[in-house]
Amino acid sequence: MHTKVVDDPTICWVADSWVDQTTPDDAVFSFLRIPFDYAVSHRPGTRFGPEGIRTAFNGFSLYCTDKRVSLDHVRLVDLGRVDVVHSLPETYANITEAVAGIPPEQHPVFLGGDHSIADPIFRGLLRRNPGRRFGLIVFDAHFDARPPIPRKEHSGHWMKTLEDVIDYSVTAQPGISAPIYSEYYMRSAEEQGVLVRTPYEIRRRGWWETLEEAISHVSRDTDGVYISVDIDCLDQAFAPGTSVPNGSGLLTHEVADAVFEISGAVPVVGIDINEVSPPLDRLDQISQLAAHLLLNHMAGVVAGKWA
Ligand SMILES: [Mn+2]
Repeated sequence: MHTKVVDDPTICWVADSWVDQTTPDDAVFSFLRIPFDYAVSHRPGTRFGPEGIRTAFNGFSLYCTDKRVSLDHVRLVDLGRVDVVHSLPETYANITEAVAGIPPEQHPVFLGGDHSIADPIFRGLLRRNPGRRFGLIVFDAHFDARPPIPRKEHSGHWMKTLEDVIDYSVTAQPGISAPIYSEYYMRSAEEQGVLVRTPYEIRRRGWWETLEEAISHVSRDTDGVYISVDIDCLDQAFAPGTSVPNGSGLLTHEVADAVFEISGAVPVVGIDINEVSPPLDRLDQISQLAAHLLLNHMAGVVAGKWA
């Protein structure tokens, strides 16, 4: 169900742009839904995130008005839902398998889900692209680097569990600001090579300068960059409907513009948007925000690659 504002032959609606068949020459974005929140550390509900985001996105047109980028020629493919079962390892394996099987010419978009899905997604992307080295840029209020505690799996340690496959020296975390850490976390992230920038530092230094710094950090000797967006990177004034809202976060346009710029500047191998929790949302506010971030990502890819 979606709200199509008007029938107008000049407008391509997202809702009308889903296709079953594509050719290798098409500009294709494929969407995988991951309705999983068994690892949420606080308030649940992100299992409804993929449907919330998709419903909001279906009400959009394929013209990114803000960036003046037409997406009329792109094709949208629905890859369906990952099978979520009552076993975390099995569910994660299902995610990795689904991601690894996405056809190479498609640009994957992953709709979460709690943030723990980023681990099996990243592993799936590596399996999909053997021998490649990927940078990682994470918009999140949280480090998500706590040591895992057996039988207490949660979404706050995927940056740690990925240590066997990610290169922290090509990883950036702009937006870290949650007041639930010690200095140890900041120090150990930076000692490992992660570029950490807090919202305060971003405001002091300037958003564009920070962005250029982050892009050059994550693209150094890499074959592509993965973008992970935890909606709680946004200030709770904009994104209250998430598991752990954040009182000193980034502004909506800062993240939207960053996603657009990165997606145009480097080969992005995939993007996830996670921690959108429709039961905690108000008037579909953050589902709409997530859809805007997606549109900015797609506009960036199109402007950079197919313009
Ligand atoms: Mn977070």
